[in-house]
Amino acid sequence: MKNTGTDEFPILKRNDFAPDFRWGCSTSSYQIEGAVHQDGRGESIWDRFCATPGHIRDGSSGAVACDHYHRWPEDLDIARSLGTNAYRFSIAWPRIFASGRGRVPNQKGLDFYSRLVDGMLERGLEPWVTLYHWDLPQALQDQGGWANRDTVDAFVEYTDVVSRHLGDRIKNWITHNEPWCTAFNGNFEGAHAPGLKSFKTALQVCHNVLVSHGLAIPVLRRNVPAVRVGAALSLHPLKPASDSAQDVAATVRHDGLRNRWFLDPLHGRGYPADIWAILGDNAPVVQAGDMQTIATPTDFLGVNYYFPEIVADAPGAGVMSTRVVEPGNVERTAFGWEVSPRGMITLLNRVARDYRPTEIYLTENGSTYHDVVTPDGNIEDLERRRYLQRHLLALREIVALGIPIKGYFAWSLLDNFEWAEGYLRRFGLTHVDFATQQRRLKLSGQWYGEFLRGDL
Ligand code: IFM
Repeated sequence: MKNTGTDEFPILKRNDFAPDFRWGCSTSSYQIEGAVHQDGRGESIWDRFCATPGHIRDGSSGAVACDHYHRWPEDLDIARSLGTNAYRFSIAWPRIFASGRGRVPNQKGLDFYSRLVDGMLERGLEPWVTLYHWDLPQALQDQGGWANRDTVDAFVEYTDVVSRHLGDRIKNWITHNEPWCTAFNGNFEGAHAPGLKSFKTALQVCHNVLVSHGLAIPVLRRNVPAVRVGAALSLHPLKPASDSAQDVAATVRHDGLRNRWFLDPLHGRGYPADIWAILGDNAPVVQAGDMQTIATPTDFLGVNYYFPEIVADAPGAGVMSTRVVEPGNVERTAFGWEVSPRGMITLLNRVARDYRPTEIYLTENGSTYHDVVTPDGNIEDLERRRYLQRHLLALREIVALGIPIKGYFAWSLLDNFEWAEGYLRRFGLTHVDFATQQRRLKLSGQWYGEFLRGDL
């Protein structure tokens, strides 16, 4: 679609952004790699979680996923063909240490990522690596997982090994992807691996994950010349369900756990006192020095933005007494998530104003719709293309506001294993036929490519 400019879509060009702006796609190991038994990879909490009937909506797992472990050259070719200059991926910890830690790492696992990173560099894609995108070695979970402080030490050892092997070629390191999801989806809601349902455990997991982030930073600085480190947080702009004092106060509380619980300690402010006071004996055990560790300076903040949340007061609904309510008559994706490019502007404005990070990267943003393959083999995902266009227009506004946004990574390069939803939710700019593993660029992917190559 040529962009001649309309009221809804004024002309948008890559040149509207700085020449060194990072444009990429994001992926994660368990969601795309498959090959879960190959080359010495150990079991992860997701392998175990998927094996229990009822955990994954379509009964599937990431055992094969996009078979990216074998098809990565084709996938990186797609990323290059789009004109991206960066690529975000994650490392499967159980490929490096099958049982989480040990004296000798798995060379075949390291070799895989070494080939992958070389493949990126050969194609002009700057590697952006995430060390932890949820696939914890099951052996560590058997000893308590992230709730056990020993897992923090194991993460630091794993970081040391990976960064010593890949640090000569990777400059940009993300310690954790969405610690909120690690903690609360996995340990409180039970919807993600390891499937626990304890608020107290989730808060301890959260704390230990943040400590491990802080302890990994000096290791990365030691091992990687000119390293740049950050974490990728899932953040939401919030609105109260009504003007009532109760809903407004509930929104402040929800913000306290959803957003400030991460942003505050990472920026040296400790945990928010208003939330700590509510937690009572659910509060995590914090050791001397932990808060300084968590606040170890970073080089950028990664923000994963999908949708705003509307919050109501809900006395009796758990410790926080809050409830996220369905938005009314708004445009939504197939997941039911509100489509709100304006929310992205509100969110980044708030983060920049309140925390002043030197650089922000949108490390994920994307949408899922019910894609249909036409008889001639095309995927005309007009809604996803529109979603992408509108969010990139919002991105240009964010730049114009003087917010230090330096890059955008679309979620995701490929349709993939969407966690508890299995293969029922497609987020890719590229369609994957999971029966044949055929890849086909969707209309949205074609548009991203035209925008990035300057063909619009
Ligand atoms: O697929 C996930 C990803 O792993 C983490 N962020 C949100 C995406 C869409 O749900």
